[in-house]
Amino acid sequence: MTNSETSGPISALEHSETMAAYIRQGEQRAHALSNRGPIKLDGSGNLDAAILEAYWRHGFYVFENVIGEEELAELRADVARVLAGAPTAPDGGYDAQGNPAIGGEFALPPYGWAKPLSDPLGGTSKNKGRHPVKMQDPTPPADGPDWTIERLRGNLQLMESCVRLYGHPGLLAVAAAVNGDDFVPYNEVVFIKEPGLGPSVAWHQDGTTHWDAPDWDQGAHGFNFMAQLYPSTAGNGVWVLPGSHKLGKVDIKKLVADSGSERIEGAVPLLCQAGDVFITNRQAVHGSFANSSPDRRVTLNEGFFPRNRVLDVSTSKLDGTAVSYDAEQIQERSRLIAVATDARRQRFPDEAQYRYRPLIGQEDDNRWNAETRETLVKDYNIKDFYI
Ligand SMILES: O=C(O)CCC(=O)C(=O)O
Repeated sequence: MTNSETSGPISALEHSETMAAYIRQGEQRAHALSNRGPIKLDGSGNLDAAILEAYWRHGFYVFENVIGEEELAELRADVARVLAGAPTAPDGGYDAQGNPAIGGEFALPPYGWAKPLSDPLGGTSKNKGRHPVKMQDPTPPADGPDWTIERLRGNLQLMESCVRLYGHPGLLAVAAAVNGDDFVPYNEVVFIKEPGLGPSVAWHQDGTTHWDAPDWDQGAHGFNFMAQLYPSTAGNGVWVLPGSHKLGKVDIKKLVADSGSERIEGAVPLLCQAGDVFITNRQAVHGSFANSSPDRRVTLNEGFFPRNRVLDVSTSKLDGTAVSYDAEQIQERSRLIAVATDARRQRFPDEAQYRYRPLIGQEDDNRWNAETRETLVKDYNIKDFYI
C-alpha cells in the first residue's frame, strides 16, 4: 500500500518543506505535555509517582540530563569506532582502511543497512506486517552513498560504554517502577539517522504477541529506553501518538487515511538534548520520517519487558520464527543486567550501584571481567526476546 500523497518522486528539500508546518505544530504540542525532567527517586530508590503517572498517561517521558559529558564522549567515541570498522558495503568483509570489518567474530551481523532516505518496511509484510503504511521516500542526493548504516545490533558486545550505560542506576530504577522489580531485558540496538540520508521507520506499534490476551493492559509489551547521543529533533526524531498505548491494536492505515497524509494528526516529536533519555511504551503508535533535516541522530535503545509477559510464552520473532521462553533463558539473558551494574561500578565507583532483585546473591557469578566478556557477553543477543 502507498500513502495518499506518493504521487511522484520528491526531493529531500521538498520533503522538508512538506514537513515544516507539521513540525511547528508538533513541537508546540510536545512542549505542552508535562512529561519531561530529570529522573527523580525517593529515599528508597523508587521513582517519583508524578513521573510514573505522566509516563502512563502519555506513553512516553523525556528524562533530562541522564548522561554526563564524560560518559557521552565515551559513547560517541565507541559508536564512531564501530562505524569506522564497518564493511564498506552490506556484503563486504573489509572496512575502509582494508582491515577485516567488525562483526566477523559474532553470530549475528551487527550492521543494518538501508538505501538513503528510503522506507524499507512500510507497506510490506516484513516484521510480521506491523508497519502497514509506506512513508514518503525522497530521492537521495545523486552524489551520495548507495547505502547508509541505519542500525547497529548487539550494543553490549560491540561497545563497553553501552554496557556501563546499561547498568545506570536511575534508568534501572525506572525499569523496575514500570515493569516490576523482576523486569526482563530483551534487546539493545542503535538507530542512526544520518542527515539527508537516514531512512524512515514507518508508523507501527512494536508488540505483536499479547494484543488479544484476556489480561492485556497498557504495559503488556514493555518499553524502550532511547538514549540520545545528539539532540533529537522533529526532523530526525521519533514521533509518538500520545496515549495510543492504551488503545489496543490501532488501525494505522485508517489514522493515515483520516489525516490525509503520513503526517498523523495529533502525533508529537520526541524532542531532547544530547544526554537525555526517552522512555517509550512499545504499544504507542510511533515512527520516524526520512531524515531530510541537516541534523544527525544516534539513539541507543535498551528494551525491557514485564516478566509475566515473557515467562512460558510462545510466540514468533519478527522474522516469523516460532519461539518459547522459559525461566532458564530469562535467567541467562538477565545476567547482562548484573554484569552491567558491575561494569558501571568499576568505572564510576562513587555512584550508588543498582541491585537487580532477581540476581541478588549471584554477584560473584556476574562480574564484568575477561571471562564474562567471552562466555556471557559475546553473542549474548542470540538470546534476545521478542514479544
Ligand atoms: O529510532 C527510530 O527511528 C525508530 C525507533 C523505533 O521505531 C523503535 O525503537 O521501535
